[in-house]
Amino acid sequence: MKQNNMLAMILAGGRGSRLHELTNKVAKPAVSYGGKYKIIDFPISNCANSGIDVVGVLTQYESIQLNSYVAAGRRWGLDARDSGVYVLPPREKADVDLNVYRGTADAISQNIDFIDSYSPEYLLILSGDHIYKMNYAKMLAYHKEHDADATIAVIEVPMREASRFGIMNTDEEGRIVEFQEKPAEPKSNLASMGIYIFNWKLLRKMLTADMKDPDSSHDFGKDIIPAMLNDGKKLVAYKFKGYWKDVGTIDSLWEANMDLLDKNNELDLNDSTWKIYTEDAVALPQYIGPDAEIDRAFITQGCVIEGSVKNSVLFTGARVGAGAKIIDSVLMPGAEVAEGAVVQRALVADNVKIGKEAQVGSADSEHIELVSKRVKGVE
Ligand code: ADQ
Ligand code: ADP
Repeated sequence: MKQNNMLAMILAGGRGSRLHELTNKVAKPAVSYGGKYKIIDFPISNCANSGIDVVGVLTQYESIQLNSYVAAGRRWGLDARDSGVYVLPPREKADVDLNVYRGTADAISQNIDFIDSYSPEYLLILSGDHIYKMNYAKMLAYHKEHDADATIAVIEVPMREASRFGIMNTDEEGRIVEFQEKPAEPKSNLASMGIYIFNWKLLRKMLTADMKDPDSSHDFGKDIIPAMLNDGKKLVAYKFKGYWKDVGTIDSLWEANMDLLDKNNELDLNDSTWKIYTEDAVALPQYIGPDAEIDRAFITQGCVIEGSVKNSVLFTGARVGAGAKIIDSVLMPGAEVAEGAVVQRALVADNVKIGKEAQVGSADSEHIELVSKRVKGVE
């Protein structure tokens, strides 16, 4: 490890059940986003840009694709000697009769040996399913300045959403005086982003104790953070300002894609000082046919457009036939919409085919329609 003596662990093991069929075969962090990215590109690129060169990715489900995608960190320039991105599957433990992590803290506990092998001074814990740009080196500087035992990145969220998060109160110096995981009646709107820096020696001790506690759910928000506060440890809040999205549902994944079409959107992916690295698809340039109409859209490599596309994001290799209409929608990699079909307020999953003249989604539905199976059209 170089520079900052901090190792990063990305929690990538959530089932992602609210993304339904999108996460049947791939883990949530490997879900596609923004035309050419995968969600995991964000935390790993943030690590690379922050000078963190050893990253462990903790998985639980469907990690094969994620594993081959991460490929030791080549895409992010993290595959040099002494560095790398390592996908860590759940271990089978002799004394635990299941081979899945119990909670987020347990996932880290099961990999204590991996972490110890680098003897880091600090451990950064991240979530694999957030879209944002953040300089963790600045957060570490803040952690050191405050001589903290742990630092939690926080963001202000709308009060009505506060009960979905870990919510805290701080004193004038930013020290956390109260923390509640997903409270029914939140006392503030200062939310944990699930991004933590811990002094490794202390966390190691806390985890070892937590593993032996039969009443613990082995979760950072529910168990470890409250236990640290109880012990009088110094926990500080690091305020983040900027774009941050937890893409847990089809609606939020759709919205995060649509955000990119907004010229004033806060998540600037054109930022040369903070590049988000991703796979470079081997595909032809996009082809726009003679009768195509495109208005406010992302069109990616390998797309073939013969019909009309409005306010939509088209991922690598998506196809739109003549006379077809794509409105307010997201077409994931390889999705095909045949002649005359209409797709509106929908998210069409990878490689799904929509037949001729078919109608999918509607202008006035409250939720975004997920299309994950072939839709038959006029034969
Ligand atoms: P949640 O978002 O509900 O709350 P949680 O279910 O604990 O998060 O998962 C955090 C991350 O870890 C997710 O990326 C998930 O995929 C992954 N994960 C979950 N269980 C795992 C396991 N056993 N092994 C590996 N990975 C696992 C957390 C905090 C809140 C905070 C929000 C912010 O607990 O306090 O407000 O994140 O999103
Ligand atoms: P969602 O809430 O959409 O299912 P998350 O990724 O936020 O997605 O996961 C929620 C929590 O449920 C995570 O802690 C995840 O690990 C856990 N979980 C879901 N399914 C299982 C399962 N079959 N076994 C163990 N944990 C699971």
